[in-house]
Amino acid sequence: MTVAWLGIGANLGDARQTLKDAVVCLAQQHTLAVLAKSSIYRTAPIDADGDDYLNCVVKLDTSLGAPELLALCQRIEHHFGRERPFRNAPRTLDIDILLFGDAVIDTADLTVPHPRMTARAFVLVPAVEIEPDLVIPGHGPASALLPAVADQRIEKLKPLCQCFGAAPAIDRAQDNPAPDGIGR
Ligand code: A4P
Ligand code: MG
Repeated sequence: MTVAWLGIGANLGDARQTLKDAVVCLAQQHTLAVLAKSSIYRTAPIDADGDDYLNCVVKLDTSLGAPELLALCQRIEHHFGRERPFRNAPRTLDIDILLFGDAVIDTADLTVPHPRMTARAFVLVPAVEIEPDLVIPGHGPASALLPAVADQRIEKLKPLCQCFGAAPAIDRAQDNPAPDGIGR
């Protein structure tokens, strides 16, 4: 099993829903287990035109090799209507492999660590949210790279789910008062 990190982004269609659905899709694969998912962030397009992106990062454990994980990411992108009219075109869904264990891969189809992840707030900020001590092979601690990307606009979205965060203390006795005469 290998711990891998994926960067997920979208800026076409209902990007927020697509990001959530893509994580559910990953979690349903029997070849991997999702270990952690960052918050969703609204981010300024970097080296790209178009609308703001929504981005998140997922940490997972997988029995797949790196090429098979890339193929899975591309199948999921395709399922969500990904088209590639030109480089860095707006997209319904992009899933990139950021890290694959401590592997350093440089083949025609796959470069890991992702070559541009160290210069991008939309990757570094969510990754450090999940794991403050994350180390990027060949680059050192991810948190040390944050000052250099501080000028890139990024905003954490509030979760829509009201169940998120610390649960309020439930006074079960008040919800369900004990009948008179019966001790609580
Ligand atoms: N490929 C090589 N290495 C990898 C890898 N580690 N993970 C190859 C995934 N794919 C990898 O990918 C093009 C080719 O890269 C694939 O055929 C694969 O074999 P793609 O998904 O068609 O295009 P891409 O991901 O847009 O390409 P690239 O070059 O990775 O783009 P970037 O650098 O990731 O930029 N701004 C914001 N705010 N948020 C974003 O998410 N994304 C981009 C894309 C630009 N600006 C952005 C965002
Ligand atoms: Mg991609």
